[in-house]
Amino acid sequence: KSEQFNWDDYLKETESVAAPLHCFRQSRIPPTNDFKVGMKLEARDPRNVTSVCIATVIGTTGARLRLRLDGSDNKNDFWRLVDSSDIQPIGTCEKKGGMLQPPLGFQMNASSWPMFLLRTLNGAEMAPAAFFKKEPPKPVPNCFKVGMKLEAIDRKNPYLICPATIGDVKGDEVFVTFDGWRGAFDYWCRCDSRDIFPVGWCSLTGDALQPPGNNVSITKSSAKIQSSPSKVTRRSMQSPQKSAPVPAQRGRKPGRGKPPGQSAV
Ligand code: MLZ
Repeated sequence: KSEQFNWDDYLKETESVAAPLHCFRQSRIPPTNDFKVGMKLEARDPRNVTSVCIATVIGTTGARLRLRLDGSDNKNDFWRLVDSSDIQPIGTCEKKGGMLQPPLGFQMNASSWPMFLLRTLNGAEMAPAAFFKKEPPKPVPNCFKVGMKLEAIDRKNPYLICPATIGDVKGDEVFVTFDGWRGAFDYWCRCDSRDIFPVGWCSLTGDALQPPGNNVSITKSSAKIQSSPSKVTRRSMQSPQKSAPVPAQRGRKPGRGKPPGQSAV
């Protein structure tokens, strides 16, 4: 029987609490994702945020879209929630008096952009306006507390949503630490970031929540754990406010390689 990650058990094991829903800039009920692969839309270029470009839906996962900018390569795909303010129906830019721009790294000669745009939009399947959902309002003030658990996008592997813990809070920012990865993927972000979600988000959207990493800290209690194997032995009990310093593990670089019993991604 394959071991399934379960938040209720994990919160008990780690003696921690989930960050409350109202801390997040996410809707209480995740928006429905009606988009289909191949549909086109307008998207802000993540690498050049003043540009609005044409994007194609390459995939859908939970409440998110995997997007690729038309005229760009396949190495710079990005993921956006269906209620992200970075995406809009085709025609929105023009309606606002703006002009669609070639993506950063446009693979053709810049002079061929107008014709490329024309050809790209001709006969394209455009995502209907009703598929785009209104972005939830910003929560104020920052109500995250150190030790609270959440689900967060791994920014180095942005298709992944993983169990995480608030490691620090400063003003409007929070430090997101990934459970079981000893710091390799941690980042600071604003408390109203769209990259962080309440516990249970993935199970509501149908997205696959990654299990915590296997970098178990070797502490005094590990001897006791070894003599009576339990779930606790297989997971890092990361809880920043009480965890002891973690000794470096030999033979494995932090966050690299395949954790035992887990498929590499
Ligand atoms: N398989 C990759 C991804 C790790 C993802 C961690 N997410 C917090 C690795 O081991 O580097």
